[in-house]
Amino acid sequence: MSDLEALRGRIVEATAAATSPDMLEIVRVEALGKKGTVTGLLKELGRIPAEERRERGQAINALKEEVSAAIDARKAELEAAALDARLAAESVDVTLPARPQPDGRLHPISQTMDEIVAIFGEMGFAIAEGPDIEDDFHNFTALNIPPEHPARQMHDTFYLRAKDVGNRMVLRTHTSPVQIRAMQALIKGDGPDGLPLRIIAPGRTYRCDSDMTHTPMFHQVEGLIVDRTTHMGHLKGCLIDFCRAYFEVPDVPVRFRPSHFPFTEPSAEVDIGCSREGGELRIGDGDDWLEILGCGMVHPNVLAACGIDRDIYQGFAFGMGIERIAMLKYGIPDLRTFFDADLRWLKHYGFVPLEVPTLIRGLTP
Ligand code: 2NM
Repeated sequence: MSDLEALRGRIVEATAAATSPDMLEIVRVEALGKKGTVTGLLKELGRIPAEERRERGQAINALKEEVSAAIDARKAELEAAALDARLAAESVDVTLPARPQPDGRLHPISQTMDEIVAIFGEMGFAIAEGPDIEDDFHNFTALNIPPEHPARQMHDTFYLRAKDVGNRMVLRTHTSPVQIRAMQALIKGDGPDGLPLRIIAPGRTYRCDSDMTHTPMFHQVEGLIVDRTTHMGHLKGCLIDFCRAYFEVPDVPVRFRPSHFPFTEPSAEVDIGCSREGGELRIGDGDDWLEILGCGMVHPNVLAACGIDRDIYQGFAFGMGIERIAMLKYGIPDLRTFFDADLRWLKHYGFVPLEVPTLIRGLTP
């Protein structure tokens, strides 16, 4: 029987030496296949004297069982190792940023709008939107802009062609018509919720104007609060907080300068303190001032035009140009470059999309 022992030793050794399922299959076929060594021994049994056959047969069958079990065990071992290796190689760390690193950038207009939305969102304002093409009532009349006001002139406003000249539509010249619609909805009771009405309206606006500092399309954010007791102190606190948050200078000086708009009374323009030394603009110190937005208490005529009782409700509103405050914060010297679609400019002034502005993490990276 020592021949069986020797064969067993060789097969067990070959089984252990197999380092892949393919190698192991070769070992199995050589031992247990049709022409395998163990199979061959069983075939030879017939030629063995009858008195030895029973004992020899049992020994070969025992060998066959043992070898078969050893090969199966090794097979399970190799498959487990292969799976472990695959899992290690294919594992994904879902906390890593997207790869390849995104090459695109957010336009400074988008970034600035996101920052403004983050600030006013934190204060409780909701975002409102409306159509770019407006009627005369929502863009002018409801805003207390009289029929002969210069803003209505052909050379300031883009009018759309119409059969009935009295009903011509316009490209909105500010986002105020969005606030008019929100006030109308408040009265009809189909607005988002009741009082206080507290919205900002970011979006595109259009004026028939094109030179170094004006483009026919530009962006605005306007804001509006309406309640029974809203007053000038609310307006001042809100806009001072905005200036500090937006420019990320906690003690930036803020000045309210009397002004005039048809849709607010009283009206003011808001300046922030700055210095200019050697052509370099520094926001937050010095004795110079920069105008950054307009504001005021909503004119009672505007409330009334929206169907709001002007003796019970008051509101404040403000408006600012996005391009202008983006240029001031990010040191972009030329307005016209915003609209050149120049990828080198965007690479330089643009923002990484996944670095979302929040008040908790800081507005800017
Ligand atoms: C500004 C300045 C002052 C303003 C007024 C309104 C409305 F619709 F509520 F009357 N919306 N926006 C407003 C007020 C806009 O932009 C320089």
